[in-house]
Amino acid sequence: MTRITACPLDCYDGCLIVHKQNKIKALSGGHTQGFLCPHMNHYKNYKTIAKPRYRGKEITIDEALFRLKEMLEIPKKDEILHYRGNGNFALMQEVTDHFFASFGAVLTDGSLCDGAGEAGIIEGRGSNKNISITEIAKSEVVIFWGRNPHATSSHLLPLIRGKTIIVIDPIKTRIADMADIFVQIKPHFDLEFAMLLVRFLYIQYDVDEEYLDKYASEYEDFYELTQSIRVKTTLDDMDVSLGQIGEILDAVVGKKVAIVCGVGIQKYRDGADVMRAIDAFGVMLSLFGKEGSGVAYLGSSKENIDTPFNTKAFRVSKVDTKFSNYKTVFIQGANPLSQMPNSSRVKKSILDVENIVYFGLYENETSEIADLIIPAKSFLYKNDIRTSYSHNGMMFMDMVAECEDGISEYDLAYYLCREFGIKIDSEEFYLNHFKSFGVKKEDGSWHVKGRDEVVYKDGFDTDTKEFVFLEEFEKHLSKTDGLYLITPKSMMSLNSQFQREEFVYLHPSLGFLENEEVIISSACGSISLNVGLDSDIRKDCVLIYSGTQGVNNLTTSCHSLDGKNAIFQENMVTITRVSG
Ligand SMILES: Nc1nc2c(c(=O)[nH]1)N[C@H]1C(S)=C(S)[C@@H](COP(=O)(O)OP(=O)(O)OC[C@H]3O[C@@H](n4cnc5c(=O)[nH]c(N)nc54)[C@H](O)[C@@H]3O)O[C@H]1N2
Ligand SMILES: Nc1nc2c(c(=O)[nH]1)N[C@H]1C(S)=C(S)[C@@H](COP(=O)(O)OP(=O)(O)OC[C@H]3O[C@@H](n4cnc5c(=O)[nH]c(N)nc54)[C@H](O)[C@@H]3O)O[C@H]1N2
Ligand code: SF4
Ligand SMILES: [Mo]
Repeated sequence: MTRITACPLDCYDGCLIVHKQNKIKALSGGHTQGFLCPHMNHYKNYKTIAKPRYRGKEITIDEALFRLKEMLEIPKKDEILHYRGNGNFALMQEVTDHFFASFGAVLTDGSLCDGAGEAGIIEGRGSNKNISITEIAKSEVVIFWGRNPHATSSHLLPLIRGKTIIVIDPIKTRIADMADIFVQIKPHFDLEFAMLLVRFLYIQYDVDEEYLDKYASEYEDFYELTQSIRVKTTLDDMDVSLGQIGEILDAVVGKKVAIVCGVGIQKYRDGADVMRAIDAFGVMLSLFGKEGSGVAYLGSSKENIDTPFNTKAFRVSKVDTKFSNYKTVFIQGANPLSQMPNSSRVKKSILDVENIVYFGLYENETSEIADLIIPAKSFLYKNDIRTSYSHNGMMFMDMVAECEDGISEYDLAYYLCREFGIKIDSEEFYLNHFKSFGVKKEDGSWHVKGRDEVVYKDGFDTDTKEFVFLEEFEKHLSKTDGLYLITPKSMMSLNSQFQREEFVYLHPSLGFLENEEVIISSACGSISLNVGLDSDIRKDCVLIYSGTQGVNNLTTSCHSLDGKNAIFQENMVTITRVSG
């Protein structure tokens, strides 16, 4: 039987997929155009956990639910923590929040992902409304700024053919290789770079004064702030030439420009300010509110959708969670032992917990230390609905087949609510609730109601309707106390799911040999990995992909200044040989 569903993964593209004769295929229409990606192409090859386990011993699902119930029957409900990641991005995943919040357990806030950038966007614009990929398709120039589309948003690629492409990235990614202009910037210099672009734009070109007076009237003050940057030293520091600034400005002024940002720019303390400076460049080019122009980032997939669940709870940060404060920790759709920053802190803190429950699909570092393992059902075997953070589609994910193994989030929440006397509605009720925020388009596809394709048409969402520029910023000079750790997404894994990377990648000029074992150290810890040589990386950078075992031994569990986000790229690292 042929059924249409949608990929559940935390990914910009949010693809519809076809399930036919037990195989996953792409939809020939829409933005997928008949192609998926390595994750979905090989999805069924990855072995999921079949049977629940308690302290190493296989048990039945009924026994597992009973054990879980016992672990929750403790006098102080605030000694229970519900830690949920985004292993599956669809809307029904949150139904467990409903149980845990109603029960009095502690939930999480903060972000390991896009929180700093989002905070910067909200400070400037008053809200985070994203331009959809259909608008990017209408632009003349696309700037990929800290985004690697071949790995993380490959369905954008067919939409940008024939356009002028500009890439700003410390790594010569595949899109950088194809770009008209590539700036191999030193990591963490994007704020200064954006401000220099604004400065030379203002001096050398005509800005749209009518637009700026109306929507960003403080722009002259911002221009003055850009004058506090010393041009020559800063350009030298970040390895950019004045010529490159001129080339970019020549290519973008007067054009429909989509600045497509990724999380790469904001894994830093001042990640919010970096994003806000890039937004300011977009404002100075008057890109907002116009067709085919704007600044794209990760929008909110839940924009214009109200939750039907009770999610009111005391919350602690996902970035530096003190697991040892809890007797029972329920981990869902996440692999914190690999993906949270400062892994040795995480391990130390979690090993004190009496009951660690892992509710997920795959074996990993977290299932390894869990007392109780409850297998989830994959998206193919449960009902859900999803939306996306890069387009406005609403996609229905009806179960495509039955599967004996595992339990769905709804069924698990239903069991717990029933056992503990908490009100829960039917699965159908919640699915219909989410569907009520959708609207069917003429072509038969569903979109989220009330989301604009062109955003900020009538000004920004701040009190004054105007863009709020940065008024000050943290200056940084290039660091000399080691190498920059770059830790982006890999083509073959989705964070720690699927085929995970195993190497540290270095520029050949650093003198290490292909495949030799080295120790990489930071102020937080160290790991040993084998070397892969890659001349597309800057000489002052060390590239370890997200999902590589041990990468987060190196990263700090401090937060970004705004947005309660992890700052995976704030640490400098050093490398030493293991032998010789
Ligand atoms: N294949 C694949 N796809 C994924 C994921 C995955 O793990 N694998 N993860 C999903 C998730 S959870 C997310 S959040 C998204 C994120 O996807 P992206 O937004 O693309 O994020 P990253 O890959 O982390 O970083 C993007 C680029 O930023 C560059 N970069 C790093 N530091 C800097 C810097 O200081 N300045 C500039 N200008 N660039 C910098 C990196 O070299 C990289 O090329 O992808 C999603 N899609
Ligand atoms: N060094 C470094 N660290 C990073 C990043 C980085 O770029 N560099 N990126 C950060 C970012 S952006 C993110 S978003 C986080 C992601 O980190 P996590 O949220 O921990 O995501 P994953 O590593 O993908 O692990 C998700 C787990 O979800 C489970 N799962 C999948 N589908 C389902 C389901 O339907 N139900 C249930 N119950 N479980 C399911 C799988 O078993 C999988 O192991 O990592 C962060 N960590
Ligand atoms: S590109 Fe993203 S949304 Fe599309 S199938 Fe792959 S992981 Fe899923
Ligand atoms: Mo993410």
